[in-house]
Amino acid sequence: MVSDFRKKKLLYVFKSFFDTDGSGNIEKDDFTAAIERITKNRGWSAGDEKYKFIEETLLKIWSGIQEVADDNKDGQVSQDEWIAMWDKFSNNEVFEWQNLYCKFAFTLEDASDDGSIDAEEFSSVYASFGLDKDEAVQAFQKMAQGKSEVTWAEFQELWKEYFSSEDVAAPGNYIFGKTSY
Ligand SMILES: [Ca+2]
Ligand SMILES: [Ca+2]
Ligand SMILES: [Ca+2]
Repeated sequence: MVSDFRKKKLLYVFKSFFDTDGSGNIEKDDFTAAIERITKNRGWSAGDEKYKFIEETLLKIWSGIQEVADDNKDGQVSQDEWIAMWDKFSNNEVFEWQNLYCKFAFTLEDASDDGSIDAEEFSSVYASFGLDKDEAVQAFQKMAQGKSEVTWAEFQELWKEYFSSEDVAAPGNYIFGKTSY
């Protein structure tokens, strides 16, 4: 059973970052739209190395999600299928796409490419996804617990916490730029 608290966290990520077109399901079109949005925001055009990286990674993430979460094989991942997959994650069944997505999020946020993310890098990415930038800065401060930067090693721990922790005070709860659920 997934608690209401964890369900809220999982559905927040589902709605804000995966179901890009708001159709109620995750499908390939959402990823096509996300590739457009991210590359446009950064000013990367088709043919650029970075554009290729975003495109390849997101399409790989989509195939991974589809493979492990689309139980009824209808080409879409519903909210229930999404929650069931993350329930396996919290029971230590980690899928390749999840590691890929974690790395992708970190890479996207670490705009300076120095191996750690700061409040400005973090909040800029969430602002580009339509979130409140000030809230994202606050979320970063809670997540970083007073430090000015979060390293890749720390990020991975916070990430795991987000998807599996029942603790409402866990710093990992803030890793997606939101301060409350
Ligand atoms: Ca959708
Ligand atoms: Ca399905
Ligand atoms: Ca950085």
